[in-house]
Amino acid sequence: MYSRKLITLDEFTIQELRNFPQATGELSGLLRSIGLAGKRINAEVNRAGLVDILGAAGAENVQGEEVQKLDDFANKTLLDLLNHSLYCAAACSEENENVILFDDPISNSSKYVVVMDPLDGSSNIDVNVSIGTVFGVFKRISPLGTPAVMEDFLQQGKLLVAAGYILYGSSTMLVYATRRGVNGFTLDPSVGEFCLSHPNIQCPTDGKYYSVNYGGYKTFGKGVQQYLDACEERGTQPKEGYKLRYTGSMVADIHRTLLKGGIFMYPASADAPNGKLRLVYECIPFSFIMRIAGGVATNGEVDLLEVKPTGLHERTPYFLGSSEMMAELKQSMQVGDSIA
Ligand code: P6P
Repeated sequence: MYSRKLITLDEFTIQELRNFPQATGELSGLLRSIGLAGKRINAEVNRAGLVDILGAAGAENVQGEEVQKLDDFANKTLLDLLNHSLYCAAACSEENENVILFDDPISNSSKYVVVMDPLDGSSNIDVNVSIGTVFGVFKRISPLGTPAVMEDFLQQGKLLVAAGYILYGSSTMLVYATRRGVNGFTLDPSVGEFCLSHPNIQCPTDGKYYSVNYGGYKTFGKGVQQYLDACEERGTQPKEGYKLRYTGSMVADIHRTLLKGGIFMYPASADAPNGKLRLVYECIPFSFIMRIAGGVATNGEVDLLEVKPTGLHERTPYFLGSSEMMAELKQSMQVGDSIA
């Protein structure tokens, strides 16, 4: 077997098929469609500064947030490719209040549905900070041959078949997890292909980076404050080397946490009692990726992958990262909250 230097995403997913003959190839096909969408979105993100695509599209999404034109483009690009793939029955998107049913015979016979945030971090678009696409793939629970239903999207994260993200940063990366592992692919613009660059990603069990919007410190619970105080204290001791890193773009912040170790959080606060981040198409996919990579993700009380959503756009307090740091946070929250 000759040694191969460069493996593209398509070759990798096909190789996975060869290694697992019982696989039907549908998930691989779906991941390739998402990869193609990522390339098209990347091209627009890279052009954003040049083409009159910046600035708010004028509409508002279900979160009441001004929609940037790139959000629209990313959403339409993903929905178009998923709709015309052979493997997806429907999608749930941050940009759409309701589920988007691809109600045609082929789509209705497809066994997967996709949850997605087409372009997260859009407030960073105009200042050229990394942004990203987040997605999760569930096997539908509704009968094949019929349109997908809401329940197909309100499943616990532990039932995900795959999850991933595309990070439009200094380079463009697609990272996805299945139960077989987490693998990262970097876009090679010279050939227009995602190439395997980070095989079998494992989240370090410990880390030095803590990632939170400190602006909310005064409104966080006492346990969270106690943990952050400890991080800050370690930051003053060179040998501990704790550092605060926060970009305001969860895809970038969690990507760093996954690769370098650390902890990322968006806690509940006085003005956001359920936190800000969305459970179904942001926190559940990232929690699956983190778990497969050996990390931990919670809502501050339970394993996030055990949480059953009750609505497409519900929010949740969110904590994830290196297992040892998450254990320390848990300890602080148990002690700190009892102080409350
Ligand atoms: P804040 C981006 O809008 C986002 O949804 C996440 O990507 C990011 O982690 C968070 O919101 C930033 O929120 O309140 O710190 O600006």
